[in-house]
Amino acid sequence: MSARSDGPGASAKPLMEDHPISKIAEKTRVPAAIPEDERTRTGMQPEALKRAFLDNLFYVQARFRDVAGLHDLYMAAAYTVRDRMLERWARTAAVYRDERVRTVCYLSAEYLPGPHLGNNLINLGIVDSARQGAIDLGMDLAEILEEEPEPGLGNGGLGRLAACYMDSLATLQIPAIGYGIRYEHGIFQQTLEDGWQVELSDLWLRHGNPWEIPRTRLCYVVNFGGHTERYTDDYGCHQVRWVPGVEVCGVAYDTPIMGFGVANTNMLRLWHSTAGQSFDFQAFNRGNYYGAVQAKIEAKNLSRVLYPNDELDAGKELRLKQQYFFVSCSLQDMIRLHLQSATLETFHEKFAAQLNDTHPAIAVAELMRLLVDVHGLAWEPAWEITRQTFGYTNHTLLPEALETWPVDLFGTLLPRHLEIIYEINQRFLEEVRLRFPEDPDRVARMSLIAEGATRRIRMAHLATVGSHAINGVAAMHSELVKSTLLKDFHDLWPERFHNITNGVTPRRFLQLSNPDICGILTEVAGPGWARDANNLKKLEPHADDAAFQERWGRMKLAAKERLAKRIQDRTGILVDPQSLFDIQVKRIHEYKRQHLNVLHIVSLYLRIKQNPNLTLTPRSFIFGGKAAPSYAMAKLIIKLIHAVGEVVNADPQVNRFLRVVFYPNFNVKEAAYIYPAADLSEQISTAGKEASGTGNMKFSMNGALTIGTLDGANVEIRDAVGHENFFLFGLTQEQVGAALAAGYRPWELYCDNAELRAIIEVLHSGLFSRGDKDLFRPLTNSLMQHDPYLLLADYPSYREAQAQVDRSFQDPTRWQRMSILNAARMGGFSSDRSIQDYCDTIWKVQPVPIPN
Ligand code: F58
Repeated sequence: MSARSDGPGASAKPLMEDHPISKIAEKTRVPAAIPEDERTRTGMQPEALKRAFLDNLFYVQARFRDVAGLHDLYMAAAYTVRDRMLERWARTAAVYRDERVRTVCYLSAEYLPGPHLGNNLINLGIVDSARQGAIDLGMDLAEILEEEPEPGLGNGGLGRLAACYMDSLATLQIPAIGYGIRYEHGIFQQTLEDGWQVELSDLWLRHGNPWEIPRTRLCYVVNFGGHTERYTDDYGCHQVRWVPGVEVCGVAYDTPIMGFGVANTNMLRLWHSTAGQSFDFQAFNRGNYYGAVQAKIEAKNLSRVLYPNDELDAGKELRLKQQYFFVSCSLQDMIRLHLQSATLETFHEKFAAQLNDTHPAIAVAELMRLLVDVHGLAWEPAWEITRQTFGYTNHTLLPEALETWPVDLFGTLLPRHLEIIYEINQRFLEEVRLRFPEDPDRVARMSLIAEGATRRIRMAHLATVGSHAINGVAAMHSELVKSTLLKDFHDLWPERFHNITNGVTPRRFLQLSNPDICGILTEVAGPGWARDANNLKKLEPHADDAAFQERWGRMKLAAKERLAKRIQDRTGILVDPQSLFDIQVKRIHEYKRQHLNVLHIVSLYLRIKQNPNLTLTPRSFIFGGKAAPSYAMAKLIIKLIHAVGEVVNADPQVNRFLRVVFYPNFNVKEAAYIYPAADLSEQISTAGKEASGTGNMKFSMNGALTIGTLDGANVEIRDAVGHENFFLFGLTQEQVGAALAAGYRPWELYCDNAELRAIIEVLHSGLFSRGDKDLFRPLTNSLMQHDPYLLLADYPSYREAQAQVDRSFQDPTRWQRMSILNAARMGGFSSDRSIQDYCDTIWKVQPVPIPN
């Protein structure tokens, strides 16, 4: 391991015992907060901000005000804010180090933080000063904010959840490090050509990233390949040595993450891969210049690109390498930090490490390797430390998304880890046999290795066996984890299973995205709502107040106008802000059933065409989301949305009532325009398939009503907002299971339902596909013949629920009331609540306040 410590909190310092927080300033090398009037570089008043901004513009960007472009202004603003964060970060690191606090390490292959500038201004509490400063300098803060590129280091919900949790950890003053990968290319940029998705590579680092601090001397060696050897050490003990074939280096890039309204500033530490030095020497010595260069390129490729599959397990070697790479760097870093003040026997007391799905599950074997092979601990204590360190969060039950790796591939890349996994498995299965003698099937089911033509390692089993706590992400999902995917493990260790329902940060998804709602909330609920979202309840008594409803309606209309403008700019399509904004934004996937939504749109189209006198509630159907590049059916769904939109939007008879929009390149940045503007949130996955969903929470918090199934967190949202304020439809998860078990026959449903027949017929007619009758056949055939996600079974009740939506929207008083009650009752879905649950039930960590 080669590591130079040069980050805050990284340097060794003599230990001190028992000092109250109030004395922290005396004992840390970093001074406590510098008094405001003495700060030349970090003052918070508009004058200081302006001065710092102009300084940064000149001394960092080398620009005078009058020749600076928007990007220069953004960079100067970012450095100005970052300076203020660094001061808090240094103080935080010093306190955490001196207090030797228990630290949460969130291990996640993905983070989707969204643009940082606006969020950091909010968390620092300087939005108004910054806005005023910008005005004084003749600039527009909104334009500067818009300039920031999206750090798209994730696919969807899982990565965004990790970012919400980083925000809440800092806000709750919990010492935490987020570990992950600094992908050079994040999730692709989605463009559309003739309604087809075309992927462009994401160049988010092209113009530099002012938020990250490269720690070029904080780097770790990570090995691959080679073989293992047995030897006897100086004490006569049998040991194993890994003789690797290839080495790469992981360099730390740190991004400070501030809490809201507190000085606590944690860090996101992302690893960038480079070639190890020894490479070059070895190759050069053999006179192999090109070999050395090639090795360098291969090493750099490790952190080059994010895999863009949101559910499908790609099974690619490079992905396994990425996983091991970031996990190994992170664990080596944690061990280095721990050894500054303690010995490894207490590692699990110092760190609570959370596995964000199975992508970092190799950490279980890597920590064992580091403890046993590198640091000389015996197997049993090492195993106890490992299990006490890790918790595992499961995010999916979809069989195709459950990670398994072929044993052969695994053994070639990580031969020592394969041996360790075999050893873990042998000891574990012994325990199973003891507990359940005479049940060999159970032993086979629980094994870490799936037997078959290709033997595979089951990463979910490895994560479960290696963790002291396992959790699902919504109540229903956690029950299904216990009763299906990990049932055998639940039988063995029921006490290890928990539910932690997901949450979302009200700072980004209310305060930053919806300034008008914030004005109302602060007036009615007081300024504390952004920190304690349960205060949103104070809206409730106003739900029936006509004047308040009107104000609420104006707020919603303003958000819809903002979105309408953006839609026009980006797609050329005009939507009427008075129409019902019916929105479905999320990754495109058959189980999420965007095509069920389309079937409904086509049914409305047909009704209008058949009955020209019909009047309907005007609606704008807005879709957004990316399809995995290799997922043909998802791409066809995007094409279908465009195709239907093209006809609907151009037909004067129909477009009086309906518009259909596909909003390109949906991401965290665009989300700020979308969630606040929704009247209706589409959460229509097949029951049992969506682990939780988090978009459902963001919509409802912003006063959208939900049309949804009993799936994921929808169940809890409906209970929280009131059943009468939620449009429920569809089979339950049990009914879905029963229908499939009974031999589900979608063809019969199709034949029996005249409306469904008419919809499919018009899709086959070529009307929406410029005469191409076969274009949508893969989709329609799948629906009629297999319909694995039961769209046809749920269609009648979906249509009925949509009719109820129409009727309710006709009654603005009723609608506003429901909308207000949704926002008022969503406090429990703040990520602060989720993180508090993790702290109490899984991590057992306490807040460590940093004096302001
Ligand atoms: C999502 N998973 C779940 N996976 O689908 C969603 O229900 C849940 O709310 C969310 O996690 C947070 O718990 C998800 O986003 C991925 O994106 C993985 C990326 C890497 C490949 C496998 C899927």
